[in-house]
Amino acid sequence: MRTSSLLAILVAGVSSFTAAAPVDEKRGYCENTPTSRGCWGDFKIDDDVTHSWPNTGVTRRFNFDVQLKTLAPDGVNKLMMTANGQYPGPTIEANWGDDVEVKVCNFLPLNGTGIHFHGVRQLNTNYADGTVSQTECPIAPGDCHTYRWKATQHGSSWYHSHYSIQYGDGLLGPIVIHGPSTSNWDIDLGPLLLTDYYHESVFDLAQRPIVKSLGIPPIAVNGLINGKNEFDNGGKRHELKFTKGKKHLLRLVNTGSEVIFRFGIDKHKMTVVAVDFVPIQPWETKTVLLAVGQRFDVIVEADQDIGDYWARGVPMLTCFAINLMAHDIRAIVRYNSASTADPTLTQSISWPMLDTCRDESLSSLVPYIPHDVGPSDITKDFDALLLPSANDSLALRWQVGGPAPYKPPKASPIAKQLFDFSGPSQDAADNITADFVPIDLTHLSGANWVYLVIESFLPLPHPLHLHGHDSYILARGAGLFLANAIEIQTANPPRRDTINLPSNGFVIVAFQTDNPGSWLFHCHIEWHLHDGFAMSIIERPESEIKALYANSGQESEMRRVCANWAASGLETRE
Ligand SMILES: *[C@@H]1O[C@H](CO)[C@@H](O)[C@H](O)[C@H]1NC(C)=O
Ligand SMILES: *[C@@H]1O[C@H](CO)[C@@H](O)[C@H](O)[C@H]1NC(C)=O
Ligand SMILES: *[C@@H]1O[C@H](CO)[C@@H](O)[C@H](O)[C@H]1NC(C)=O
Ligand SMILES: [Cu+2]
Repeated sequence: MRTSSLLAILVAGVSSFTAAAPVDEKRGYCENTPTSRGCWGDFKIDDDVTHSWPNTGVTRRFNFDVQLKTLAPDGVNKLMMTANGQYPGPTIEANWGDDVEVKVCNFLPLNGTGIHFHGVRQLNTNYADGTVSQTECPIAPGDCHTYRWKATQHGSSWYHSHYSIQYGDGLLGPIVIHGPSTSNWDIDLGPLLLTDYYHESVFDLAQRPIVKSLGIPPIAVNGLINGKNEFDNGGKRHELKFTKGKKHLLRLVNTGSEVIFRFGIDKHKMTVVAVDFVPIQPWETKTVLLAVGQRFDVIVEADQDIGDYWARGVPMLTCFAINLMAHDIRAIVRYNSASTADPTLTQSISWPMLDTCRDESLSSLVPYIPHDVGPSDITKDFDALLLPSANDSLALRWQVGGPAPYKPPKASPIAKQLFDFSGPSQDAADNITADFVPIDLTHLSGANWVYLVIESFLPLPHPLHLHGHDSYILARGAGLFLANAIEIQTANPPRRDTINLPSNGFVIVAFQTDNPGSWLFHCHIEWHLHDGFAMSIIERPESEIKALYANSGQESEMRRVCANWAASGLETRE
């Protein structure tokens, strides 16, 4: 790995962003400027983040106190679960190649917690993935735990609680990793988080008979853009400041619980430069479609008349995610920040907001740095079924490729079970105690290719999120998966960390076993995850996984967090 000079960064709030710029010009580095956004000091956009990143030697430290706080994002009071009393939570901002350290203290009275850094690869740091019942026990009330990881990728994402359905009550925030781009821009406007929103606690909603028994998500009463919207004459919309003639970078993130959004700004086209954490060949479009967990970095040129324009997040209703504020989830783009007027354009003369549940077309998402996918070393085929569960035949639960929904034991996460197993080490993955069956890849000791085929026979899309990896989209389609009739694309297919399984259809994704650990692969509709739509992947021989935890002091830390959780007396299953 190469090293580079330290990159300077100005840490600012979400609304006023200053891009990081290399400071040391005398060594002839290529400086990241509005006309050279492909440059990054010693590095550049052509450097493949899979294999190379700067070693800045800088550690960015954050403290999150997880606490209840009454806030009113849309004018209606709600008791939320927050990081530091803020919603959205503070931005984790770093430069490509920095180390990130996040200390999380749990001040909630009745819930455990755990923070996951969505899309962050966590190369050789599985223990920092923050996934309750995979990589850690819940952090008990009164306890703290520190996550440490390296920003080997650059781009935009979010962090969120991975404890039960907790992030639906607010425990989430943006991640920005500054780095080079495949297209030039002038002003970084920072993250733009889109979400569906409930006025009641998601924990209360989960107890509603229709949600509890039928696995049907509750109806969202509103949607928010950067934690704001109007509701019943209350609340205030988020505002974005455009400078005429300049190109603005927007970091779009769907932080929702269920909804798929189509996002667009009236009269303004955008150029997409990154999909999740993967830089792509610049793609010009009027709108983009984001399922939960997905991100787009887009560049919007202020090339229209000076005025006020709507930025719209329109929920796609054909996917059965009902939202009562359908066409009213909006922010305002102002060329003149002194203006207070509402934009005048109506829905009918904005860009068409075609209602669909499919991901963007694969031909639009061409990775800037091509990777080809090798032949499969192992292929697994799963049906996603909503069925009465064995233990509770009155309730429908998601069961994916196994005899039971994913209902993990919180007090003995998979990583801990590998340590606790008393037989021969290489048998540990076979002896995991859980109702579901983990995908055991511990016999693959190199960087092998794994293909996963997931099919669904219900008219619902599922944003499938693989932890620890980008996954490659080899094929997808409607209807039955007929192995012989499907052509797969192995030459530079789109890759990203969250892929939408089409409703009534199938998707084939591939990943390489290059990151030891116990990783979750799950639907990011949090209601579906809560009802069991997840798989646990155990990657690389047990000895490698255990060595990562043991050598970093994280085995004893895991045991400490687990002991405090056990002592808390809170429930171990839901
Ligand atoms: C989390 O806390 C809420 C109350 O704030 C409670 O209703 C819920 O049962 C708790 N759930 C879990 C899984 O700890
Ligand atoms: C389901 O039932 C089995 C067998 O009775 C039991 O071992 C298991 O703990 C139950 N799982 C849950 C989630 O209650
Ligand atoms: C581990 O699993 C194997 C295969 O399922 C089984 O034969 C063996 O008895 C188990 N060992 C222990 C110690 O539980
Ligand atoms: Cu789902």
